[in-house]
Amino acid sequence: NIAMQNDISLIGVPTDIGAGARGASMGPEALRVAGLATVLEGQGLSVVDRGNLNGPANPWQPPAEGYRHLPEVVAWNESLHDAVHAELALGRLPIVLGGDHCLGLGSISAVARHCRETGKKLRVLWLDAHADFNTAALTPSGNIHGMPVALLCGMGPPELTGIGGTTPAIDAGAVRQIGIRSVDPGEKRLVHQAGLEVFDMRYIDEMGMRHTMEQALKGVDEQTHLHVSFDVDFLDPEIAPGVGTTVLGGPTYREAQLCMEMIADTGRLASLDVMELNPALDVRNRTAELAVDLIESLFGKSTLMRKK
Ligand code: Z70
Ligand code: MN
Ligand code: MN
Ligand code: MN
Repeated sequence: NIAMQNDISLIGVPTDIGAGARGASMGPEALRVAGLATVLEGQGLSVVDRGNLNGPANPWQPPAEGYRHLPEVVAWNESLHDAVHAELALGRLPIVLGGDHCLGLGSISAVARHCRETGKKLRVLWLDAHADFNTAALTPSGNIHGMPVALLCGMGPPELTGIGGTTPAIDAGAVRQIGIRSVDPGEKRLVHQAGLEVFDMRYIDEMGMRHTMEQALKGVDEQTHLHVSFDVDFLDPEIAPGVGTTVLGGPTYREAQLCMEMIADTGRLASLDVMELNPALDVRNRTAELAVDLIESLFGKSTLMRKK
């Protein structure tokens, strides 16, 4: 991983403003308690913890015109956009400690803007049980954590789709979704219509994680900025109970490790989100510790020295 940036910045974003359950706001601290910084330092990386961003409290309101907490979601994502963009401009690798997955909007819009400014080619790996491709018209819940991919692709209200100054922030063709197993009926049609490249659980079952990752990483080269948006509910709930929305039948521990190791092998990882960890629903911080263990592999930990 000669190419990978060695200087890491942790950005805590303590909110559950876009979620359907309270508690993801405690995610950043749980990841710190599980030893994230120490583990990364053990991989030879230099880590600075920027602490937590500030933003509005969660008023726990019903949807208004299809969205729950729209102004609060805008505030948190504008603040995160600026924080992530600033780290990238310094040549550092930002790790966003969520927080719920509505924050993928602020994080990835900043990464996309950095790519436009530096002529890099963006590839987003979206590791999730859910496609997060709903709109106000399609959403069954109004929860904006079910919408960030559609928002990034320009579908949604201008106060969200315009964060970062360019709409759409990204092209749907930059995204590869992995681990998907829960998509709402209207959302399913939109995923198809947009031509999103989705490696769902059936694909992983039939083809295996190795082939899946080879396909998802195809075309990644020295010009690529690789962003990983890791929703912890990607993992099977048997091993990762500490999330707001568990969905049966996710990747096993071994499959998840291989997924992370194959991303590490590209040497192109340049930014990361760790989202939807919910300590209120966890068992003795086990899910946070698992997330940290997997992040260690994502940053290059392997059992033995490996041939190139
Ligand atoms: C559903 C919705 C979702 C995460 C749940 C659920 C979306 N599709 N995303 N948990 N991370 O309400 O839009
Ligand atoms: Mn850069
Ligand atoms: Mn998600
Ligand atoms: Mn999810």
